[in-house]
This record gives sequence, structure tokens and C-alpha cells, in this order.
Amino acid sequence: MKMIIAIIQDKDSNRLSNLFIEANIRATKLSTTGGFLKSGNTTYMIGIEDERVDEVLEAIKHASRTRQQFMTPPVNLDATMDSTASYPVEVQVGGATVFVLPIDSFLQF
Ligand code: 2BA
Repeated sequence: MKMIIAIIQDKDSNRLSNLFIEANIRATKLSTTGGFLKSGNTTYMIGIEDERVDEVLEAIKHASRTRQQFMTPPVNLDATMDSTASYPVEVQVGGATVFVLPIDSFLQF
């Protein structure tokens, strides 16, 4: 069995949830925040049998889109406390960031 941790964009989350339900793939959805953009994203935890890992990865790939996003770097203050202008920079986000981990044991009580 494997634990798949998938970080996707909020906008893709409904599509992926529906794919999981249709395919009877059990998942837990967490509201998370990207460390760089400091904006919301969605993380799924999926415990799955080894032989279904590829099926889950396909669903994630199918639901995830790549998008351009803008972030504004923090304003810099120099020694004279004059602020230097900071301009939005364009960043490409996604499709999905995925980790596949081994599971020692899976228990439900
Ligand atoms: P964020 O940390 O908000 O990053 C959003 C996007 O900003 C990233 O997209 C990447 O294109 C860019 N980015 C991130 N750190 C950067 C840096 N130090 N310099 C320049 N650009 C940077 P993705 O790579 O598609 O990542 C989307 C989200 O997936 C990330 O949101 C983060 O929440 C998660 N993530 C990505 N790599 C990760 C990792 N190795 N471990 C844990 N979470 C990760």
C-alpha cells in the first residue's frame, strides 16, 4: 500500500474530488497554503493499494492544470528608510506536486 500526497490548485480541486468519487478512490482533502505564494492550495492524502497507484496518478494528472500567477515581492526599505518599488513577478504554478510514500501499516478501528 502507498500514501499519495498531492498538492494541487484550489481551482482543480472539485474536478479531482469528482474523479476520485467516480473511481471509488478514498481520499482526505486538506486546505493548505503554499510557502512561496502564501495563497491557498489543496492537498489530498490518498491511501491506495500498490496496483492502483497509476490510476490515482492519472486522475491527478488529468484534473490538474498549469497556470500563471502573479506575486508581489515584499517592499524593501533601504538604510534611509526609502522604499524601493517592487513589481509583480509572474510565476508558473502546477499542475500538481505529488509524493508517493510507502506505508508500514494501515489500520481502521
Ligand atoms: P507555493 O510554495 O506557493 O509555490 C507556487 C509556485 O511558485 C511554485 O509552483 C513554483 O513555480 C514557484 N516557486 C516556489 N518556490 C519558489 C522559489 N523559491 N523561487 C521561485 N519560484 C518558486 P509549483 O512548483 O507547481 O508548486 C505548487 C505548490 O506545491 C507550492 O506552492 C507548494 O505548496 C507545493 N510544493 C511544491 N514543491 C514542494 C515541495 N518540494 N515540498 C512541499 N510542497 C511543495
